[in-house]
Amino acid sequence: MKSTDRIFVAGHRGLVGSAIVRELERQGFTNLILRTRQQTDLSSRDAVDRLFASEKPDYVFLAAAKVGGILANSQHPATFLYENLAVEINVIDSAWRHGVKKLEFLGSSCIYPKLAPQPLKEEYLLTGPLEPTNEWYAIAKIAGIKLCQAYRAQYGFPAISLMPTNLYGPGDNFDLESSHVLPALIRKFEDGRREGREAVTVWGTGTPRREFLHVDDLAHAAVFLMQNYDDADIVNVGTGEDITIADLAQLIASLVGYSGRVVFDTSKPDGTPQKLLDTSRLRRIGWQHRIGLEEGIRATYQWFKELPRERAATVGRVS
Ligand code: GFB
Repeated sequence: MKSTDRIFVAGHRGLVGSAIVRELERQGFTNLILRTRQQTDLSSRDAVDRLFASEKPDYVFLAAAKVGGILANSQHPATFLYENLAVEINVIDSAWRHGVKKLEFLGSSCIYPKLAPQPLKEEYLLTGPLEPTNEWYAIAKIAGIKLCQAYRAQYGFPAISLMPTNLYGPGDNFDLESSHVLPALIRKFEDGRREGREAVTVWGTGTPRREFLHVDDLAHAAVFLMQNYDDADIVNVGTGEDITIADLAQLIASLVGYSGRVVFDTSKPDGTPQKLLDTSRLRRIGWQHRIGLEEGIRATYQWFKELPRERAATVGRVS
């Protein structure tokens, strides 16, 4: 990628897309193509085609997606499946037809089978049943991978796919119904501290293990792979380290300064028991994460604390 190349970041207002924009700008890329949903509805084939015809991007980061935590995924299966499939089909097909030089698709670690061996190697894709709480989203993301591989195989289109682990960072969704666990716990413990609550509730048993990557690290990897990787095989992007939800809750409580009790609500789902990526392929290509979990949570907490209180409840909420 040259600094003057035309780069379309699809989903530039989301957690991932906004971090990729920051990283591209930091590295001196000046010709970014950014469209809000109001300007270009990526689930509309015509709108996407018009955008590619008029803007003629050289490179595309496909970071636009309907995302949410375990509850949002379980409650809106049709939305998660339809919206993600529509965006993937429209953007990947238009990118190929309009001569894009390379497209990078952002997937998710939930594409792997629920009970696959850990750490999850890229070759475990499609070797077993998915985790039911997010199978709709996972099926859409698997379809995105397959579109990239199919367009590469049939048309020679240079499309690559990254599988990020659970992400967090500034710009995340802190709405308690639809968010992922890490921003939810930052908000719950911060509210608990401010209001002097005796107990804070954490969903599930606390035993599931998750791996967390700061979104600025993911953005760095995304730009690095766009420039240094060109193959059909998917690439995991993670830290190679995981933590139980109970330990994550303790860590966030101590960083926030909350000293009350932590209560587990076992009526809420645990989801998959463990999700830890094998990152040896990525390390062989030459990339490693830089932001440790504690440092990343501190920075995210700081960002959250500086939000105006009236925005704290709704920032990043997915509609
Ligand atoms: O982050 P999360 O919603 O998604 O939940 P997944 C991770 C774990 O944290 C689960 C527990 O065991 C939750 O029960 N948890 C505890 C909480 N307290 C909370 C809370 O207050 N809010 C939330 N949200 N969880 C997602 C998928 O799965 O992974 C998405 O739903 C996506 O599709 C993402 O792929 C990467 O890690 O279980």
